[in-house]
Amino acid sequence: MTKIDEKLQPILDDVLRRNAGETEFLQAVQEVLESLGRVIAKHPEYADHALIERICEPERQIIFRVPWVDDAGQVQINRGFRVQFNSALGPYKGGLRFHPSVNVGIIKFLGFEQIFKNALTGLPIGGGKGGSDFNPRGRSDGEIMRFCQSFMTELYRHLGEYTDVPAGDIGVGAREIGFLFGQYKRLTNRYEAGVLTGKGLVYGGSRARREATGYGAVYFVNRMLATRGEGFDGKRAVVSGSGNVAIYTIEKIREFGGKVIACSDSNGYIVDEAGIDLELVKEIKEIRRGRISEYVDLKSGSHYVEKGSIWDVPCDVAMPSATQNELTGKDAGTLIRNGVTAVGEGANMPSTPEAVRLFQEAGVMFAPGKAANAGGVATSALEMQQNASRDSWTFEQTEERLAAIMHDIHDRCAATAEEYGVPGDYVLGANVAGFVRVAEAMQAMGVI
Ligand code: NDP
Ligand code: 2IT
Repeated sequence: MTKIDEKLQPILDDVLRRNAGETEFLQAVQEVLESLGRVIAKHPEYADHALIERICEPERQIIFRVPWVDDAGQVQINRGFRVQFNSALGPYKGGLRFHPSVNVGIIKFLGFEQIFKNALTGLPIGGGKGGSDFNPRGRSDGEIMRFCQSFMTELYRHLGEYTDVPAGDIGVGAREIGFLFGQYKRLTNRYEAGVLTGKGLVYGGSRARREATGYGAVYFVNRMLATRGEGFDGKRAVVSGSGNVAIYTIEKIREFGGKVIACSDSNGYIVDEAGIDLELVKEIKEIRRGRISEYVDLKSGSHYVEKGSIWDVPCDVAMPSATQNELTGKDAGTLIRNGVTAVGEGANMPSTPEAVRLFQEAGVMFAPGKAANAGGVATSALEMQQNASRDSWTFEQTEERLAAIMHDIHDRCAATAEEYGVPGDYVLGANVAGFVRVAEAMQAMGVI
């Protein structure tokens, strides 16, 4: 583990003390502060006026009750969250996660990461995140709708196209965004398209937003491979998860000539040496909302491994695209022994700190989530642009912008790592390049 700078250690100690028990948030803060020592040495002014202390403290945190009635007529209670972390660069922007594991520490980690990710896109968006401990698994469309309506009935007063613009994340896709938007419109009596992104195409959504996170991550990794004269062509890839990010990661890898041989959900993973049949995965996950294990009943030659680690499957490129801390030090060791050359994080913070350290020590190219998965939020910002100008771009136009943004993020992370004396360290490159942009805006605005 990188040693933390002596000026930053008391700041980290204070964050640890004031946010005790919020494991994921503390993990995310520690990683960023480990990168900032080199910046403060070169630009001590960025630490003036307690800037780093301020960046670690959300501007506003909202926690609320979400009561709703299930199909059996029972009243259910969930907890809703929105952490408006930093608005130096634009309105708070970041997804909503509906998953039973959600708590304030998880939302704060995601909101904190979002600040730097959004800064890296170069677009005018601040950082925020929200969600609920609601479990959508097995719920009817009616239950999902009533939950979303109740959630928005409290949250709407804190949102606005110039204030805070949520989108999807785990458990929140186009269906949920539709219900949330409908209720926002009804409560405010305003057709304010730019208040949510990830909308359906018929009511203000952007083409390529659905594909953007996965496609963007593959554009990033492809650019990273190119620095060593390589590409996806002929490579074996493993992509964890089988949700929005995983599906469109698989799609783009295939388009670039790679072969994805395994994907997963929280129950287990499938291996198909012939290459994952993506149409079948889409049918199972997007249409039937089923489990990935169903794949093996429909595709001969494939097999399913319940529990177990998907990272045991040998591959050249690994793209963890499910959830935080899903790839441990042990998994990293296995991947390295099996000859992995590149790891690109589609999920937010999927690799544990030990796994990141092992990859970097082994010379594996490693693309951290806040850079590699920024294509989703970047395309959300493009959706906001289209809404503001009451325009709608073609798929090709939008994907072209996405590809250019991802290449730019890659190149800026690489150049920043080089500038700070650690060429090839995309973790430092992403943290520093994102931080500098936010820091300059915050210092210009005074102590707020
Ligand atoms: P989805 O809900 O569409 O899919 C999530 C996938 O991850 C499912 O296969 C799910 O399996 C699996 N998963 C979720 N939680 C766990 C868990 N605790 N353990 C094991 N597997 C789990 O979400 P997304 O694809 O949108 O999000 C995936 C990751 O990408 C998240 O880290 C998210 O923050 C990140 N991300 C998403 C963006 C987006 O635009 N959607 C943008 C940038 C990052 P199961 O069905 O069994 O729960
Ligand atoms: O983690 C993320 O960047 C997202 N879930 C997407 C956020 C967004 O506002 O599109």
